[in-house]
Amino acid sequence: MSKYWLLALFLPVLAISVYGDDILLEDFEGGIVPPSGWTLDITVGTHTWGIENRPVYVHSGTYSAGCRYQSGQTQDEKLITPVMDISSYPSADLSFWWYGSTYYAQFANLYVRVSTDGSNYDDVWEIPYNPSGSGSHIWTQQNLSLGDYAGSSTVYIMFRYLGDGGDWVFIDDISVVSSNAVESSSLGRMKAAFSE
Ligand SMILES: [Ca+2]
Repeated sequence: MSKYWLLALFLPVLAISVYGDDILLEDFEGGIVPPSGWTLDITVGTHTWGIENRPVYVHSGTYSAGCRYQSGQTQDEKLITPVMDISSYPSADLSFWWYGSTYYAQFANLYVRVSTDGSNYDDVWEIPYNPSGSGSHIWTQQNLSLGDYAGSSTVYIMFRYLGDGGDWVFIDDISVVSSNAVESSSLGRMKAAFSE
């Protein structure tokens, strides 16, 4: 059996593994916040996470999710994913796009929090505050590893808007994809094939 034939045999296995499995995809194109299966925990009902369709506040498609600010009231608005099972993967990665300002993060911030029981959450990321920032708003992609939660069959991710008189924040194109999925067994089989 030629080595090239063996390469053709094993490449599809590697290709599938490298890109990982989609565990959660949410682009808000359903036009509803919270999307099906998600949870919205509201503090200020008139200014909480909602659907947005103005193009500048949408990263892709027609809709995003946004939280409006209101002066004089502490907003603690929580948008929480459905429960996710990542126990069959070596790890997983969260990716999302956010629109906001590092300067206004001093007044209101977006926190990403992770839980394995739906009650106790760890803060894993927040918009980095930049006191000398211009306050200009841009779309930025953020990638976070869920490696600390590998093995869990009950992972929740919370997007928490917390502040007082801060600034609007929008999110779009959220994905959780399995990672580090180049299976060592596949590499081992490939190495063995080439050494024959
Ligand atoms: Ca969208």
